[in-house]
Amino acid sequence: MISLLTRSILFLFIVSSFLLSQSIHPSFGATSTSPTCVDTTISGISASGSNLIFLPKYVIDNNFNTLWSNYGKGSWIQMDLGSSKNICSVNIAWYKGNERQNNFVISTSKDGNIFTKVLEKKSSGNTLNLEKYVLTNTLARYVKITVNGNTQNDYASITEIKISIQNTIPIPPPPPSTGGGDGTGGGDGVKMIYPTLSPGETWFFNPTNPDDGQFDRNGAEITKNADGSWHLKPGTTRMLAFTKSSGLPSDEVRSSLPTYDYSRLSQIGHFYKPTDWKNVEITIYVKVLSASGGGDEISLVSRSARHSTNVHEGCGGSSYHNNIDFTNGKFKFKKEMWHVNYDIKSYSGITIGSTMDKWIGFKGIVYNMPDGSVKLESYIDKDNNNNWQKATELVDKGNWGDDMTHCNARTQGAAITWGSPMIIFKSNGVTYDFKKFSVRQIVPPI
Ligand SMILES: [Ca+2]
Repeated sequence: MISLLTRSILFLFIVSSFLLSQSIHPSFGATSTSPTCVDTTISGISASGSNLIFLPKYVIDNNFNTLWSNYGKGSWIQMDLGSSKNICSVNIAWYKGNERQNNFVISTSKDGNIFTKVLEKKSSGNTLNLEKYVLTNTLARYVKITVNGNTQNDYASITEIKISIQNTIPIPPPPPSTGGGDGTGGGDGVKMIYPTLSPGETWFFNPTNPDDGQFDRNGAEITKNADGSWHLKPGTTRMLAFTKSSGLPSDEVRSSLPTYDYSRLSQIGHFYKPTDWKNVEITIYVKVLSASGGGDEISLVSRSARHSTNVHEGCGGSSYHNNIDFTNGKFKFKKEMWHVNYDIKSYSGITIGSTMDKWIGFKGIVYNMPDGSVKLESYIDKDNNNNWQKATELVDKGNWGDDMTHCNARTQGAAITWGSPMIIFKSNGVTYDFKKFSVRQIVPPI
């Protein structure tokens, strides 16, 4: 047995070596066994005994030069985690762990009375650092380490202990401010009101190469500005964004879909494919420069497939329009029962005043409700700082309009509950700069 004097000298030596040479110290790295495991707080510690100044508390002081030590096989030290936790691993740094192998047992308990042996092992004998001992399916509050001697003597001497538990803190969803992100390089930093459905169809305007297989200029004359935004020359603008899986279907393809019968569509749920955009969040940033009187508004148009009176009696043209009037900063909704027959609501919601010559963000959101109605919401980022407020909203309860029966809907005001592969950015005779277009299939808030 080592004398008190020897142990004290040893301690002083350890302290001085700590002060003299930081470089020899093992580093405290993460001891997690996986990204879901984290070191937990040890709220209480006790031991079968301790030698002099080598107290139990020194195994949790983040210092490899202090230790708990007790003489005799069967010496134990016990940690209280405060409550039962799923333990991933027990990590032990042994005093002289690079010269000695320690025989030890780890046992755990939920109540501090009944302990179960979960591991019996011999330390490696080749490290001063924390050595990880993985436990499986171990739910416990108390962890006891019993040391049955080592290859040099019968001391139990441990410099540090860390206990890693499964991280019960839920992984937060991506912060909305990071915007977008479809796992394929999309994303433009714009705040999302509702999260993207996964898997779900998304599209982000590519300012480097707009013609990405989803975007169709559809005759719009657009050019890139020096600041990376794009410029739209006035015209009858119907820029289109398609789901990726639709493969940019032509007018002809969209003129020969399986059905344009609204009763059938309400059963099938889509014009083209199950991946059609149905519950969507459509975003655009615009700076309107001038308008030629052809309609001082921009509409985000959803749930339509083909706008032609000559095709299936205009029944590919069912659609909802989230609309902003940029001269007075007012909002409204339109329902296109078929092409061309609109029911247009009055302005509703907030008024933000003219947005001419200012960058603003505008969002049109459309989603189905469990009761068969459809909710429309418009949002505005009026100061171009990614601060969005709801501008207006409306629920189509199936009583909006008087001519849905033209396309064989069951009722005159039937809601448009089916999806389509196409979103339209619509304006007439408006010149504007734009950026950060996107369409995302969303998880509706219901
Ligand atoms: Ca220590």
